[in-house]
Amino acid sequence: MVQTQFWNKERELMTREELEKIQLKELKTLVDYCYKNQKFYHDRMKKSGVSPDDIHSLEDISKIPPTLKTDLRDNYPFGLVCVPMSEIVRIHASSGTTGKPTVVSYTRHDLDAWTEVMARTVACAGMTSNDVVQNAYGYGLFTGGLGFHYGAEKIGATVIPVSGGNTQRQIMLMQDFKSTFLTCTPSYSLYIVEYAQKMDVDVSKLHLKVGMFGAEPWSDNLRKKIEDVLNIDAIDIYGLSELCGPGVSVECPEKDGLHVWEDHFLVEVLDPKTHEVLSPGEKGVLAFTTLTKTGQPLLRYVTNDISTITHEKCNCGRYHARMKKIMGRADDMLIVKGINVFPSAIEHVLMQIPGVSGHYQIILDREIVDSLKVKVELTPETFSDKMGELEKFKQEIENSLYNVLQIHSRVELVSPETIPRSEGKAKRVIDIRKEEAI
Ligand code: DLL
Repeated sequence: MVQTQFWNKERELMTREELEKIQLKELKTLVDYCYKNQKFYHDRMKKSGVSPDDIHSLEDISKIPPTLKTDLRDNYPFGLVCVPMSEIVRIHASSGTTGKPTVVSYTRHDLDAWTEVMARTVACAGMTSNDVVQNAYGYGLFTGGLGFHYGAEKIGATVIPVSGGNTQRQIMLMQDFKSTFLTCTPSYSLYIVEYAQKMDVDVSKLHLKVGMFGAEPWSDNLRKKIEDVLNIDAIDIYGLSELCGPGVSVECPEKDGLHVWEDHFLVEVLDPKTHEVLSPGEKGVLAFTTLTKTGQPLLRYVTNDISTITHEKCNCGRYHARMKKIMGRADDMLIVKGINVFPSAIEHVLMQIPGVSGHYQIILDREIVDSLKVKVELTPETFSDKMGELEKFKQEIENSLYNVLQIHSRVELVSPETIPRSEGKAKRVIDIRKEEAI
């Protein structure tokens, strides 16, 4: 197992008491800053009868109304910026499935803070200045490429800014430059493996030690698959453009929850419907307050990502709150025959069935009010071995899905390499009703 590293020991090893003291100081400053510099927050707080003077404890944050993604859309593109545009030095955006992107504006101070949390993030996963980082997250408006780039450079690692795509060249560079870290989406890592196998490259013999995978949900069973085939530690990293990009939280090699850098991001778990604050251990949507941002800070931003948090100390020595692997998004949840089903639960089942490849799709069409349709791609070996028994295998998968989800699904087995591969975020759910992928 790779060893965790510390970039900022003083901050990363703080006790909860020390952390919370810093959080309260930053929170008071931030609320006052937003109230004075941003009409949106000023008007919202006034309307709810709350002022910066009402923040005496961390719990008092619940007096402030949550901020939603629709607030960002309604104020597109720069309506939530708190500084003159001359102080904005970078803009990123995440593409929504419909309409305009979500835009985030950064001051120099914000970029420095992002680099700091990303330096901690890569070190937490075990990266040192001796590592060679194959950064296959997309460079551009997407935050993955540049986020990893600056964090890894900061700690002195050697960065290969290869970006996503051109998979054949990725594999050549990985061999020639002896890359030790691979950073990309989990689905792209599977595609790289598949491509390498076609090139007759033994991927377990590459120099890779660690993969830092995120930007999309992935199950622990998919983690096992990736770790086994690449012979690496696969570490989960979480973030979203609205907060900075990657660098909000990350696993250490214990792989027992993702450490939230709480001196920069105050995390709450809220009831998905009422937005009431839930207790540690309770499942709900994550909301974050960007304690140190100046360009476009967010108060209680509701992410819709579902998880739980714990404040218990981790074996790695850190006290920073840990969030469980994301279980899905509140707005991705499917309701089939009145039962809630998360795509991640389907992945969890599929990834433990030998012979099923890492690629699948959940199809939503008119009929699926009553049943779920899942396209499952087989590995080349299973496809040829089981030709005669495909009907039986299909039923086995349907039964496994039923045992976990308690609803019937219709499984369609498809031949290897028929489900589209992704160089970034995979499109697992295809909604034919809206004729778009979500
Ligand atoms: O995906 C930032 C990022 C880049 C994170 C590289 C990790 C690595 P957005 O494009 O704004 O930003 O998408 C954010 O992606 O709200 C989650 O729903 C999802 N997501 C991100 N990381 C994870 C993860 C980047 N580790 C949205 N597990 C978030 C599950 C994730 N979902």
